[in-house]
Amino acid sequence: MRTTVILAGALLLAASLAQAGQAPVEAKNAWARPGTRGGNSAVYMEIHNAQAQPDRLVAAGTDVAEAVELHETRMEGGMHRMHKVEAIEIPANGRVELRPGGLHVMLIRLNTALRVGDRFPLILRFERAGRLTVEVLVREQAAAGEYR
Ligand SMILES: [Cu+2]
Repeated sequence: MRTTVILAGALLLAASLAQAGQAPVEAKNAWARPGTRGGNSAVYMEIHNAQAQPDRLVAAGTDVAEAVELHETRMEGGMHRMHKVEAIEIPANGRVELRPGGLHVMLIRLNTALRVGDRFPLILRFERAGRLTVEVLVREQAAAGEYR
């Protein structure tokens, strides 16, 4: 009897973990601009945070580029300028969109050409959620309206 109760409890716990199975942080629709070897590219995606606390994307890495930085594009005197940012904050139970003209992961000095249809892994490191590997699809910039 006692064993049954313990077993049932363990199953319930397993079930609730599987249901909560939602990862603390998820990245969706990751894509990158095509680029030539030695050139630059940028990665865009939606980052969802299912945690009750805010999290921060603090670093990113990939073999396809010599250096990877977190950037933000801002308008300054009518010009788009990119700045390095230390981290990208994702609100508790919220999301952040990395998109052209805004936040992005900058790929500097590509080790290989990125062609439309290529896919490559990008590792994201979050302060709370830890490491997350996402698959990035190389494609042309979204059609007008696809990204607000
Ligand atoms: Cu940039």
